Amino acid sequence: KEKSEKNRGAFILLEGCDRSGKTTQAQLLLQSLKDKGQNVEFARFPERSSEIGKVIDQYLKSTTNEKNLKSMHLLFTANRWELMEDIVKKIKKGTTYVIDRYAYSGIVYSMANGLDKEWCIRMESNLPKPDIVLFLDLSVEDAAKRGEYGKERYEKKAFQQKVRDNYHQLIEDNWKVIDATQTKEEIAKQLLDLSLKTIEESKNKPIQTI
Ligand code: FDM
Repeated sequence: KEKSEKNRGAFILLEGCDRSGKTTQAQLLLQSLKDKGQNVEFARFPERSSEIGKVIDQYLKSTTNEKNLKSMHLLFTANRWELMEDIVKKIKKGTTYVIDRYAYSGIVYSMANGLDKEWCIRMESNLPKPDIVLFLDLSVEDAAKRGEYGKERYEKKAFQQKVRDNYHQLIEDNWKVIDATQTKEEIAKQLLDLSLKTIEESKNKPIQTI
């Protein structure tokens, strides 16, 4: 077991509010890491294609009041477990993963729905922990300037404000707060530098858990 964890890949996570540029940056990062010769793959949560993912997709697209917020939270968590087993196997064999949203999205969005912070955190416990969290931070005013929010459940200004405040409560040592008002190129460079450093530093360390 020890041997297979030598020279493992890194688990690089991007988090941020809607319209923070996360998805664009994840794609840029993936390409630049490939250009540097890194063995890298991409995943995102929620992964809407699985059976659980389809339920999540319907939930996000509907705007009717949801009473079973805790069970919804657990579906998002289950969606992580169903993919992470394979992802961790690949990381241990040397593949780096760039992941768009994860447990922290789960926590901050459910908290914004009124669920208890400690409960939300507990439900994510034992999932693999990212080696670095690249948090693209931007005020809700600046995010709204980027054009209309989409039509999904959570894409509203007041809700996004709560989400941003909640993210700020979760920042830990392995988080980097990136000023998302910078140019696309400036952000991309920072993310690439931090990722390459993380890949180097994680190589011979065990994967932690949340
Ligand atoms: N979301 C995402 C949650 O509420 N819980 C979760 O665990 C995760 C991973 O789903 F509004 C929310 C966050 C966002 C939506 O949108 C997913 P994108 O555009 O596919 O990231």
